[in-house]
Amino acid sequence: MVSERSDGHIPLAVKILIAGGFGVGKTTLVSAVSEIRPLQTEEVLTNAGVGIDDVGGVEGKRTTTVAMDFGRISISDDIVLYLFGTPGQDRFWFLWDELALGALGAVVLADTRRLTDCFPSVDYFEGRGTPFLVAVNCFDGVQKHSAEAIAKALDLDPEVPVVLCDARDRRSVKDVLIALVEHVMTLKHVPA
Ligand SMILES: Nc1nc2c(ncn2[C@@H]2O[C@H](COP(=O)(O)OP(=O)(O)OP(=O)(O)O)[C@@H](O)[C@H]2O)c(=O)[nH]1
Ligand SMILES: [Mg+2]
Repeated sequence: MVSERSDGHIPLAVKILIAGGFGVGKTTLVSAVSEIRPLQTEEVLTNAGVGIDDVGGVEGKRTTTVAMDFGRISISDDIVLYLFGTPGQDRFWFLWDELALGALGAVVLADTRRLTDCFPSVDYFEGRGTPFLVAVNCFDGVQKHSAEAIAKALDLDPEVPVVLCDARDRRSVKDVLIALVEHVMTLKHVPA
């Protein structure tokens, strides 16, 4: 809920989606930046998911999001972002259309070790015409690639921003969200 301040000023509430492949750090990102205790819908990965859930590359992962993550962050006095993290696994695709309703923009989180996992999210937002950027979550010990190289590998339209981030770091995540809002404003020609 957007709360009115004592001076009567009500900030603009904006819905943002945090998408990307399985285990790429979406829940981590929402938790790192949220000012309220984030809502999480994590369930333990069990043997029932063997052969269904692709844990290749994230073998240490113990839980997965089964509905959504939810958090809130004020990026200025005037704008409050409501963050909706999507479930990463294919079997939860049926939730996406509901989650995407009314979203102003999206962050597609990517892991360069499994870059192709973000293709479905990129295709989805391109198809819907939802403005998005690609944020590369730089995991420890993983070879760094330039934003240009990643944009080329993903064959993105030239106007789609690519930024590098650390999903565990509040400042870094906030910078990603500000970059997204600026991108949306550019596309919609909203004066800053
Ligand atoms: N080293 C490192 N580990 C990370 C980073 N981001 C996430 N992790 C770890 O990677 C694992 C997956 O993170 P999650 O945030 O659950 O990923 P997710 O995208 O929400 O996963 P699903 O909801 O199952 O698709 C967790 O064990 C995190 O602690 C990061 O930037 N660096
Ligand atoms: Mg998650």
